[in-house]
Amino acid sequence: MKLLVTGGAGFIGSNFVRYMVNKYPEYNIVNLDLLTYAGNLENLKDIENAANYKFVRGDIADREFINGLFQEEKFDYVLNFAAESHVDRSITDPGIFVQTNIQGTLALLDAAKTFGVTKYLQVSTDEVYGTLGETGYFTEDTPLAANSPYSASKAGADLLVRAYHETFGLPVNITRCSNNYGPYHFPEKLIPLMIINALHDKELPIYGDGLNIRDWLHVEDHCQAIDLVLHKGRNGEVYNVGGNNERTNIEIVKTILKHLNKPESLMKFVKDRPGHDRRYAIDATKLRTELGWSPKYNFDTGIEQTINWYLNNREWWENIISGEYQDYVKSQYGGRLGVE
Ligand code: NAD
Ligand code: TDX
Repeated sequence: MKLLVTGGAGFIGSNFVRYMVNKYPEYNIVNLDLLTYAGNLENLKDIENAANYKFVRGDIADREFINGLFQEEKFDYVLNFAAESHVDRSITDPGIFVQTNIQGTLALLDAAKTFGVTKYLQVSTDEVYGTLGETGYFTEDTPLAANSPYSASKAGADLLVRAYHETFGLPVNITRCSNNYGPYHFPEKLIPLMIINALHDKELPIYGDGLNIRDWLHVEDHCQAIDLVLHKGRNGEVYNVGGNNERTNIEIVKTILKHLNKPESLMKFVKDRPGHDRRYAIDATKLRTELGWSPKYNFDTGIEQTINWYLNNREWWENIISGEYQDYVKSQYGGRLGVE
């Protein structure tokens, strides 16, 4: 069985590659990643020499390259994690989000159709559903109502995946997960940014009133859900993924400060994110009942493990912050580095 995992050098992709390489020694896993600012091969140092793993650098939106790779490798499964993933960046530079998230997905779908795959799995997000008020949950039937250029590009990609199933009969699944946390989370995102700033006694920028709610899930629980959907998901179906862990941003930041024994005076309320979604909350009943998924982590132990990981892996994030990793990519690979 041969798997293509795109974006496998990013946060969730690298956790997924490690999970699959260890769980399925009989599978061959090809990790295709452009190594933009967010891709980091250090995330996979421990498994880089595994017999069932191979890394290829390339752009999912480069059709010639993608077709050549599919022809050569004859993939059974394609899992698309590759994306521009940061909402704030999509507000300042939407174009690259359309390029990677929509054009890239389209190039992969065309190759999957041309070369015939057993399953194409699109890793999507709950943000495609827009925002919730104080009550209610996103189900798979909630209409798409994306509010940021990032979520609009992810929603556009989801519709293409659906269309390739309806029009061409491509065997597909889409997963829509809530906010992930855990090891290797890039330090521009809320949780790692707050941990690292707090360790430096720097201000912690909280957008707006800090009462926006996210539904946090440990990245390993997301990986397990994707594994289940890949093997057992019904063709053409969407599966929501989430662990019923709603927290306001202020609660998250206070938890981090408490663990690090730092004062709450480091919190600084700053200008709100434009179009800032108020609340996300996932109903994952379909995944739980149909595929038997249940998360392993509870938030209290998961966040403690994650904070300890950042404390024990300072070199990993210090290299990113100092730009040493990007210098390494330039010297090893040259070429386009994506948004920097
Ligand atoms: P990330 O930004 O950490 O990683 C993205 C990876 O994709 C990087 O390794 C990057 O180098 C690679 N990439 C970017 N453009 C590429 C291109 N054109 N060709 C090949 N590779 C390219 O993102 P993440 O947080 O790991 O998210 C992974 C996926 O999961 C995304 O599709 C995202 O929309 C989705 N998702 C993320 C979350 C979350 O909380 N982080 C939640 C739900 C869904
Ligand atoms: O400095 C900050 N201050 C702050 O208050 C940052 C970076 C964020 N925030 C707020 C904005 C959000 O309400 O924290 C919350 C979480 O922000 P992010 O970490 O940027 O995540 P979010 O915008 O919710 O999107 C994430 O979850 C869904 C991922 O980045 C997406 O890729 C995924 O689809």
